[in-house]
Amino acid sequence: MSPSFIPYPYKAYSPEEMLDRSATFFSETNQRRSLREFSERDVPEELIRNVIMTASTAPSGAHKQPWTFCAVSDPVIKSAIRGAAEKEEFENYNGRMSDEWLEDLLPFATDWKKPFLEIAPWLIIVFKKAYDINLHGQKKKNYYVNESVGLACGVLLTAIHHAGLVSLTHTPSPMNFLQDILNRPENERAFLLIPVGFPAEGATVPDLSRKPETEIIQWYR
Ligand code: IYR
Repeated sequence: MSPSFIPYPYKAYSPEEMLDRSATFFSETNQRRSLREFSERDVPEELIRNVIMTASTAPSGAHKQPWTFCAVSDPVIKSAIRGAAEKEEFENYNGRMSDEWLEDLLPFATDWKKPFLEIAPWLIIVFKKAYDINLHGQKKKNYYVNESVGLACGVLLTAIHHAGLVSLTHTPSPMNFLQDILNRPENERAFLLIPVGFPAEGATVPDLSRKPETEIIQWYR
């Protein structure tokens, strides 16, 4: 295939605008938190569509976009997901997780119970495509699948926050039950389960702080 290039529609800002935009965006994203207490308030489908389409703007290896986002509001499916997730999490919290891991989780007061999987109006389940299957049923390679899908999830969480919604990055383990419940094809593997909605009235979050610049940036000027 011969490459085809088009002009990039670059939008320029003044240095002042750039400083202001970067600081404002930092301030906004710095307010994002993972929430475990959701309201039952509904979220219009159009909002979910917009944040998922935003996620799919992420770069990916060879632009293969190796992802599928399952958007679930069906209460029957949410209930099945909760049941299966709690079964795995019960085992995790009662023997599968190390003492060190359980201790690291103490600040979050988590346990095997996952009511948010039914209370949140939407669950977005992100699947990575280990490989693609073309129209002739042939296997086609994807590249840097974990990196690509991780990038898309980062964009997704930021878009959810920007839209005025809250989310949780939930990782029940193992997650293969999601492939079964959602009837996904063999090439798709569950990557992340993200409840999305509004915070419950009076919702709280753990009192955590983020690492300062000195701990996360090494300058090589
Ligand atoms: N998947 C479990 C345990 C858990 C693990 C990590 I790492 C967290 O940051 C939070 C929880 C659960 O969802 O409870």
